[in-house]
Amino acid sequence: SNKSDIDIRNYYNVALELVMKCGPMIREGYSNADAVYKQKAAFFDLVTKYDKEIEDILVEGLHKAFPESKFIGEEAVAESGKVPELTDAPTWIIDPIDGTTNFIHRIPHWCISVGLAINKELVAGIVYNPIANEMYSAWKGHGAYLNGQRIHVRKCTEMNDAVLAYEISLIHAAAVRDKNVKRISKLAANSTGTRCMGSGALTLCYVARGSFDCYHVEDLQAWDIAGGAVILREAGGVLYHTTGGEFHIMKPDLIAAATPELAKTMVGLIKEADAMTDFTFK
Ligand code: 2AM
Ligand code: CA
Ligand code: CA
Ligand code: CA
Repeated sequence: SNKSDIDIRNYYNVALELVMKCGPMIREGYSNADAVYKQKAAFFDLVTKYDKEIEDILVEGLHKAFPESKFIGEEAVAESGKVPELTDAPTWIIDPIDGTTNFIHRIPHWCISVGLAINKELVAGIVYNPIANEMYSAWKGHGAYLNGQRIHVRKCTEMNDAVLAYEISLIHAAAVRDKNVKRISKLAANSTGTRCMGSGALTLCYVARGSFDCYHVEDLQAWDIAGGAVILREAGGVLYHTTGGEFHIMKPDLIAAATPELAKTMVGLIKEADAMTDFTFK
């Protein structure tokens, strides 16, 4: 191992332990439904006191261990109103609870997600579902793991053999509604089955472990995707921009897939859907 490899392993190990340590506290929050104080930024945008608490624990712990760290965290951004620029510094990209609506509605499918970027490149990812006791993790060049066991994508190349994930929940804004309804109709009609799970981070892990084969979502933020992106790639999967171009972590409008063949088919189907002019959602 070269020096940077050893550095990344050190970052990864410390973050993994820190995320794991949040388990008991967040499980208690989840099991104590009445205590889940929820706020609404909008009727479709929920947040609890646990989101902030978990983010604070992670930022504090990581800053203490690695003072050179920078942070891009969902709740800090919500407070400040602006997303920090990604620099070359080691940057932790944190979603304290991904799937907050699931958390509040007692659907056991949500996670703590942490990604690490160095020199603007994603190099480590940790995604933890404390209810299912599932710890997904990866660091660049060393494979993806679920509870310490290697995971791999299912080498699916055909859309009609694929289970597709899609975040249909992100159609509240009228501006994106028609686009999304057209795309989901086109993709779903050509796939084996379609699922909407409510956590972008866990969805990428489900592709990584071979449960889902592909995923399309737009209008997410870096923290929804950073941790899962590393896990997916280390499991053999691919990430592209919706158009088939390069994936950008700070603007994750994405296609995730088990294979480049499948991703390419999705790019084509999305283009076809976008070209449908005879459809308007009323
Ligand atoms: P969250 O639970 O951290 O808010 C599910 O719909 C996915 O989209 C989750 O990853 C969720 O993250 C994210 N999400 C939920 N509401 C959103 C919104 N209004 N804008 C962008 N992303 C959202
Ligand atoms: Ca949120
Ligand atoms: Ca999120
Ligand atoms: Ca969140």
